[in-house]
Amino acid sequence: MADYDAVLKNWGPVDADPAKYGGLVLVRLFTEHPETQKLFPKFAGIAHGDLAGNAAISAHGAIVLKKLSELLKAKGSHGAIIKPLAQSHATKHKIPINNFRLIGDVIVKVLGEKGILDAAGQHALNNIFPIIIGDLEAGYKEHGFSG
Ligand code: CUP
Repeated sequence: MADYDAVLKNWGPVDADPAKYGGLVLVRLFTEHPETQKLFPKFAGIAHGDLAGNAAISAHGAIVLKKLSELLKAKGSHGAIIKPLAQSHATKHKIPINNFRLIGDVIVKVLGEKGILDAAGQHALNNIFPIIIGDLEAGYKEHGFSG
């Protein structure tokens, strides 16, 4: 609980502009881990130099950060949110679970750089991601996708 509060206390700017921060996160993910860009058919063909400022990438980044906000605000009681996410990502999008670890690390780093998360907030979010990912992974297994 304390970890969720440590992250959420300065979360206002992310709620106010999820496309801005989400775009930064996805551009960093695709730059640092180019294989992740190929998981998204609609982004696979975008040249690296054109990632920043791409409207479709920001739009998807907004979806990712809004989903993360929802999960954080559930403060651990996130079973009803995780279940459909696990189902769609295991059976439809087929996103191997390790990609969630990669994007989690990028989110902590980018939000740290942007001053959203102080050192305690970064530490707290680093504690929270394994909980979310562990629950996603359990959902993946129910659908027979080991990721
Ligand atoms: O939906 C979607 O899109 C997803 C969201 C989420 C977030 C967090 C947790 C869970 C879920 N996604 Cu997209 C995801 C991902 C991406 O994009 C990338 C990489 C990895 C993952």
